[in-house]
Formats: sequence, structure tokens, C-alpha cells
Amino acid sequence: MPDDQIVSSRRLLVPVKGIPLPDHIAEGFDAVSAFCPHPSDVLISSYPKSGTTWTQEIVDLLLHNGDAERCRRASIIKRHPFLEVSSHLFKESGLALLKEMDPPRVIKTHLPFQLVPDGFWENKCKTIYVARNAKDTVVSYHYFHQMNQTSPAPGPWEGYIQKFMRGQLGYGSWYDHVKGYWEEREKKNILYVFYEDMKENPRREVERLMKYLDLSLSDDVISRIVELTAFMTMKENPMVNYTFLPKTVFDQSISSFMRKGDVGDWKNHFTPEQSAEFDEDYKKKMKQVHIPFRTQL
Ligand code: PPS
Repeated sequence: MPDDQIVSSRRLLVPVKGIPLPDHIAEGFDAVSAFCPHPSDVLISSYPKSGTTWTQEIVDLLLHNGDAERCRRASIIKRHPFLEVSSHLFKESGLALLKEMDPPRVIKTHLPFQLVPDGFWENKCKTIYVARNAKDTVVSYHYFHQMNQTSPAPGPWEGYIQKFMRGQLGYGSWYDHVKGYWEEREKKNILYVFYEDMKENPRREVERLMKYLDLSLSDDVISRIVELTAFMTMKENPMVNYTFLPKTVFDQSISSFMRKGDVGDWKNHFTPEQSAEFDEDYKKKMKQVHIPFRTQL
């Protein structure tokens, strides 16, 4: 077993300002809120299961001119501290890792906009928000909660969709999460990226990320980054596929972290009735805002 994790067990969710968070995150939340980043730090934010790891790997490769070896210097959780994660899960919390690193750092979070420490906005940190359509997200989250031994047990699919619609899963309402960042994206200079766009045309999205980061890399390097971050390549890469965590944390015999990597897998899980109910509810929750999500390509 790697020495940097501790054995864990399924945890409870505790509300922080109305958002259900894993109890170990809720307990340490005051220190997270007080975290002050450096203006050169980059934040990668998302609702869970939206393509965060994929985006992190692209950003790391962009910042290292496509050098695959340098991007294998450590696991993704060490390269990009997970802001709110506590030492209950990993030996070092996100904040402890950040303390050891010099800026510019890339920081991962799943916090909704209103829980992100103010320092990120005061210091005008670059922020990338990754969003994925709700139906594929809830499918991916259900598999994840089965294999993630530190999260509350997900229960059967039917009830799980209801919890997702009610915002009762970890990190709360998907609907509020995607809307929160969408509404602030212009004022806060947030780059809003869609998982489906990355699948459709990865090169175009890698170039968007590159420009946002004020980088200019050669066409060859961009091509290499696209290849290195293809689903099957990342699935085989031990520095990003989370096989560095022990079975007591992520039991990948239940479901792989790099599971399917597709747009439209929801069709294999939703019954026609579940899909109709979900769509009806979606229309109500998303009616004030048009965010161009696609559930198929
Ligand atoms: S986490 O735990 O919230 O940080 O998970 P996150 O990384 O956001 O999302 C995991 C899902 O993203 C898929 N994934 C990819 N898809 C396409 N291409 C690449 N390179 C890629 N890397 C990760 C991963 O397989 C999860 O989705 P599902 O649908 O479960 O396969």
C-alpha cells in the first residue's frame, strides 16, 4: 500500500452554508476559506465527475511544454493539490501540500462558486471551470460512489437520481454549481470549458486552454498533448488513473476511475421514464439561464 494514504471508511455529509460536504472537509472548512492564493496560481474547478482530471493533465502538459516525463514527476494529487481535501483521506491535506509548494501552483477544487475562498477573486487568479452534461455526470458519479470507499454508500440507481435532482449528493446541487460559475464567468474572467467540447474537438479546447494561460506552444507540442490526454492513454497512465490510491480508498475492482470517458453513456442507464422525469425537472431548474450543454454528440 502506498505510504501516503490512510485507511478510510465511508463518511457522512455535513452541510457547510447549505452545501453537503464530506464530514472531514466540513470540519476543516474554516482553514480552507482563509486560504489566500498567489495571483499566479491557477484554479481548476468543477462539479465532481465533469472531466477535472483530464483538464488537470492538459494544463500540466501545457505548463511543461508537452513534456510527458516531467508530468509523470508525481501523482496528479501531488502535482495539483485538492484544495479542500483533509488529511483524513491523504496523509497531507490540500492546504499542507500547498504550503510546501512555490507559486505558480495549479489547485483543484469541487467547491461551488460561493464557497471558493475570496482570495482567488481578490487576487484575480486564473480559473478554469469544467462542466459536463447532468445526465452523464450523474451516471459517472453513481459509479464513483460505488468504488469510492470514503463517500456515503450511493444506494440503488433509481434513488440516486432523485438525490442528484434534489442536490443531496456531495457538493450539493449540480444545477446551482454550473449556474454559479456561469453567471460569474465574465466578471471573474473564468474560462468555462465543456467536457463535450473536449470530446468533440480536443485540439480546439487544448488551444483555448493554452491561450487562456497566456502560452504559445508549437503545433507539434499541441498535437502531443492531445495524444497524451486521450482517454485510453490516460487510463494507462498510473500518475493520473488513481491506481496510486489503495483499495480502501478507491476500489477499482468495482469500477475504474477512468471508466468509460464518453458522451451519451447515460442512455445505457436511464430508463425512458427516468429520462423524461429528469428532463422535466431540468427545464424547471435551468429555465432562467441558457448554458449550452449537450447530452450527445
Ligand atoms: S473527479 O473524481 O471528480 O475529479 O473526477 P473527474 O476527473 O472530474 O471526472 C472523471 C470522469 O472523467 C472521465 N475522464 C475522461 N474522459 C475522456 N477523456 C479523458 N482523457 C478522461 N479522463 C477522465 C472519467 O472516465 C470519468 O468519467 P466516466 O463517465 O465515469 O468514465
